[in-house]
Amino acid sequence: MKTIYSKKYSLHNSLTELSGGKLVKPFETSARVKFILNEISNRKLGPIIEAKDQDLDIIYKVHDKNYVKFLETAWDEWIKEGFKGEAIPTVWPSRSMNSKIIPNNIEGKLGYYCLANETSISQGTIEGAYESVKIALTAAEILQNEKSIFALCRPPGHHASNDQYGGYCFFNNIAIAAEKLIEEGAKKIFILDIDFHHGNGTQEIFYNRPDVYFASLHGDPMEAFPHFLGHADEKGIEDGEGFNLNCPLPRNTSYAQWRKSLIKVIDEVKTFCPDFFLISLGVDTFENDPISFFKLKSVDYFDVGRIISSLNLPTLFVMEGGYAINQIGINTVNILKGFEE
Ligand code: 6XA
Ligand code: ZN
Repeated sequence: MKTIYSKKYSLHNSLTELSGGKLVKPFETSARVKFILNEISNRKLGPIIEAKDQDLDIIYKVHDKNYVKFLETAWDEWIKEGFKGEAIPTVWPSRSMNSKIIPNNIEGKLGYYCLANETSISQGTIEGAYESVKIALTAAEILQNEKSIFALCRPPGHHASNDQYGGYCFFNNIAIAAEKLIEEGAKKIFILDIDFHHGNGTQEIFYNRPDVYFASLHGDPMEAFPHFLGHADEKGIEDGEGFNLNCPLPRNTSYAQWRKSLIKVIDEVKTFCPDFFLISLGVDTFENDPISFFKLKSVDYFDVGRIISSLNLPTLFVMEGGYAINQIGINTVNILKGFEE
């Protein structure tokens, strides 16, 4: 299997994450990519290819124009305001306020466009986010002639909605890749999100659409980030009704339990019969992940890959989360190797 990456994977390099009331070093670091690349080379998964320049206007099929403009200028505006730390919002349009008017001031704009404030914006963030989109688009392009491909995106994307960033995500890479495949002629796409966290952004983007089915296995939002989306009764609206499937799972979910939900989703994929199968690949379901609470073991990921490949569909893997740095390469490559068995 080919891997698409960008040698500029360190461009987004924030030094701070607000976690447990402290500013800590972010869990989502560029070292994650380094570990995955090493494992791909050591275990000879296949060629590692640099992302190509792409027409990025396709981003506007997924994201609001003013949101993109905001991301492009946020860091400069923050610095101009005289702030010394990295850009983090402090105020939101809460239920008791007017959430329709977008302020001019950068603190106000951050609150408007941010959904979770663990994610700092700093020098290079927007450039890094564009690189990640390029990876997803290059992979989507190559997938037309391959059985499967791995887009080693960083920063991740599945929490980014039409006009909000957070959960380490800025542009929704997998949603943009889906739009590219549709532009090239695909009629039906199935997105399966196996990251520990619910892909709220991807769900929101396709919620009223019957051509992109979104399904997710994740920590129950009553207990886990992003807390405000990902419940089992969210099934899509309008033409999209019946094309959204959430499987929230409890604390300490074992592989055997998780696998049952996976099989349920796989049956949905068979019925839907998509042209392409897209996987939001997170390995923060791992038992030793520092910010999650499932109990999957490294060896289980082979089986995940095998089950995904049993559908025999053109498959695009897009990297999302996973923070157990010493095992991130092993777990990711186990899925991809399992797929290829
Ligand atoms: C912030 C948790 C962010 C989760 C990011 C992630 N406390 N998403 O891994 O898939
Ligand atoms: Zn995650």
